[in-house]
This record gives sequence, structure tokens and C-alpha cells, in this order.
Amino acid sequence: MNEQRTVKVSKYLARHLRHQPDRIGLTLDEAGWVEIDALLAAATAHGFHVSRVELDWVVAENDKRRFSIEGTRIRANQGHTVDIDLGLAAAEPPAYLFHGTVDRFLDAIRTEGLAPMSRHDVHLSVDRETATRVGARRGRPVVLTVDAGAMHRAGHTFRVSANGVWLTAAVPPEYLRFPD
Ligand code: HQG
Repeated sequence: MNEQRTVKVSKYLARHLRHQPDRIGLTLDEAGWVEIDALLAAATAHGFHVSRVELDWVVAENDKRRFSIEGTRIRANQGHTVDIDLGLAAAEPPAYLFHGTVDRFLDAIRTEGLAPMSRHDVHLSVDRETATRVGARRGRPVVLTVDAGAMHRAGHTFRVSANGVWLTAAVPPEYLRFPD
């Protein structure tokens, strides 16, 4: 499977497992799972044929491990805009986590802190390199440091998704460090 096809299938899966299942007549369960057979049939019925081999390849080889398979079902590991509950247990975060963004959001972030915007949670990375890549999707990346340890001690809940992305409802500005 070539890189271009892998990206195309991954984007198609992300669109329908995170954002618009109803576009192809799918219903996710309350934790975001759907039967793989139903997903493949729905995709084919809507003009985008994906084979089981391709799906397995994308799940296994995806650069960010965006999807998980359990038994006969698949779900996206995080990033949903549809209302589901991943059912992840609360966990103790590392002392510091990182968030990649861009200059034009900084004024708002300084006053409001980090908000989940259209997603369920704010996404945080364990290392600067990953946060830099996340920010770079939008322009010249700016990496913010989150004092996750202090947030945790103050009672904020953190969860970690199946692919190591840390999730929290919001980050108040006092826990953020901005680059000079
Ligand atoms: C910004 C991708 C104004 C925030 C990535 C970000 C990640 C604010 C944008 C994952 C704000 C939201 C998530 C505030 C936050 N005012 N702007 N108060 N608070 N922002 O895409 O973190 O490829 O929802 O800085 O790699 O960029 O989809 O979040 O720029 O892991 O698997 O608002 O999505 O993964 O954007 O990215 P997003 P994100 P996938």
C-alpha cells in the first residue's frame, strides 16, 4: 500500500470515526466503537471501497496510531468532535506536557488558557518534538509548556489515549509557560 493511499484511507477513517459517522449512515456506540464489517460496508456503499487488508494496514502502520481494533470493532483513539466517552481512566501526568500552537492564537490563550475548541479535550504531547509537529500544521510552531504536575495536584483530571496523547478538559493560563 503506497503512502498516498495510506493517508487517504486514514483521513477517510478519521472523518467517519471522529466527526461524521452519519455521513455514511454509521452509528458509533457510546465509547466510539463500530463493527469493522459495518464500516467497510458503509464505505463501499458510499463510493469509497476499502478492503479489510487496507484497513488493518492503516491501523497497524499509521504514523500516529490513530485507531484501535478490539475483536470485531474499531475506533479512533482520540480527536472526536462527536459526543462519545472514550472511557479512559484518569491518570497522573508527567510533571510537564507540551502544546503546539501558532502565534495568532497566543493573545487568546494568554487570557483564556487552552480550550478544547471543537474537540472533546485539549491535546497535549509528552515531548517538544511532537508538539512542534502539531503546531506546524498551522504555521510557524510555538510550543507552550504546561505545568501538568501542578494542575494534577490542584485536582484537574488527565487521561492518556491509546497512542500516548494526554487529554484534559482545559488548561487555565496560570499553568502555561510561553516562550520568550
Ligand atoms: C488553539 C492532530 C484560541 C490550539 C494533532 C490549536 C493533535 C486556542 C487549535 C490533535 C485556544 C485547536 C489536536 C484559545 C487552544 N483561543 N485558540 N483559548 N485554546 N487554541 O486541531 O492541539 O492528525 O483542535 O492551540 O496532531 O492543534 O487529528 O487541536 O491550535 O494531536 O490525529 O486552537 O490533532 O492529530 O486545534 O491538535 P485542534 P490541536 P490528528
